[in-house]
Amino acid sequence: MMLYQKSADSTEQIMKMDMEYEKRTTFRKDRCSRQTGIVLILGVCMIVFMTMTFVIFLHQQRKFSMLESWMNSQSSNLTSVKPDLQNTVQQQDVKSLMNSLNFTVSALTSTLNDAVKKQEQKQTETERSLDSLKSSVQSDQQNKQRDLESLKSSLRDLKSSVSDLTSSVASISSKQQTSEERVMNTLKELITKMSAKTADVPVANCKSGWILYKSSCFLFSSNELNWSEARDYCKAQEALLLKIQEDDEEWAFLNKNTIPQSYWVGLTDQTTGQWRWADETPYIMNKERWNPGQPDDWTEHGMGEEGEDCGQIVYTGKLNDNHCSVKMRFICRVQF
Ligand SMILES: *[C@@H]1O[C@H](CO)[C@@H](O)[C@H](O)[C@H]1NC(C)=O
Ligand SMILES: *[C@@H]1O[C@H](CO)[C@@H](O)[C@H](O)[C@H]1NC(C)=O
Ligand SMILES: *[C@@H]1O[C@H](CO)[C@@H](O)[C@H](O)[C@H]1NC(C)=O
Ligand SMILES: [Ca+2]
Ligand SMILES: [Ca+2]
Repeated sequence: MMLYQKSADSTEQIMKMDMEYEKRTTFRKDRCSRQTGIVLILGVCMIVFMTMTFVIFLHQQRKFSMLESWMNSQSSNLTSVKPDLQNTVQQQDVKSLMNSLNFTVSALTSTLNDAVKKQEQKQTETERSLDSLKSSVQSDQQNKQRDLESLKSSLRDLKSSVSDLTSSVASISSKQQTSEERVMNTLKELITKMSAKTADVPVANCKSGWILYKSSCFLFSSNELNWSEARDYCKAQEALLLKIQEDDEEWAFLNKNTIPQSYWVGLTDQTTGQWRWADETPYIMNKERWNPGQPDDWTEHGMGEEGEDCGQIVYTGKLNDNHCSVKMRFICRVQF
């Protein structure tokens, strides 16, 4: 019974041992097969890695040699076409700069299209007016008087065009400064053109009965007044009793219109004894313009105690002092 029990125990033990052994062997087998798998995977990885490295290496080498040859050809090209290349580069720089400029300008222009169009219309209008002005200026002397009228209206048109332009410019916001500057420059050009073209053209007509000479209107009166009346009459006409420049041409013009009549001019030495013009500016004596022996402040005229204090142009075309109360024709002048 004991033996049996023992043998039974040992059998149990043997079975246990068997199981344990089996367990261990399966465990070892497991470990063994896992290790083999890892080694295999590692090996495959290595092979793949090496192959890839090799391929990459080959690829890189080919690329490198291609790059080298390309660089060689490029550098040879570079040295051979260097000036051309520089030129091209500069041109390209300029082109790209221009393009960017163009882009900015066109962007601005498109926002301003309407305003700019309007301004350009007015500009062409103004230019047309300028052209007509020019042709007017060039036309005959005979037509001058008539042309002056059209010139005046052209000028008025120009002025209104310019003021319209100015207000248009003012209405442009600060965002559109580029265009504004352009318009302002155009305006300035126009204004300088205008003033250049109109500088030598008298812009005003003389009143009827008055004579235009250079930049003055002259009235050779047909009625007769004493000197102070004549002076006041001219003043009332917004003119001045004649003040004469030391100018031979002007004297020739005056004599053409006075001889053989006598006319008061704006000269007097009354109250001060010094000869001066009707506008109180001093007169510089030039005896060549006076009749011989004049001014003589003659007192034998029987018109009072005082001598002769007022200047006249006499029938000889020269100056004389006469008594201021004498009534005679006179000359007024407006200068502009
Ligand atoms: C070198 O320049 C020539 C002409 O100047 C051109 O045809 C050729 O393509 C260039 N070579 C390279 C590699 O750019
Ligand atoms: C400027 O740009 C416009 C379009 O934005 C294009 O039509 C035009 O040809 C360009 N001009 C120049 C000189 O590049
Ligand atoms: C000029 O005439 C006015 C009006 O007849 C007279 O009052 C004045 O005294 C005269 N002047 C001279 C200087 O005679
Ligand atoms: Ca005198
Ligand atoms: Ca005299």
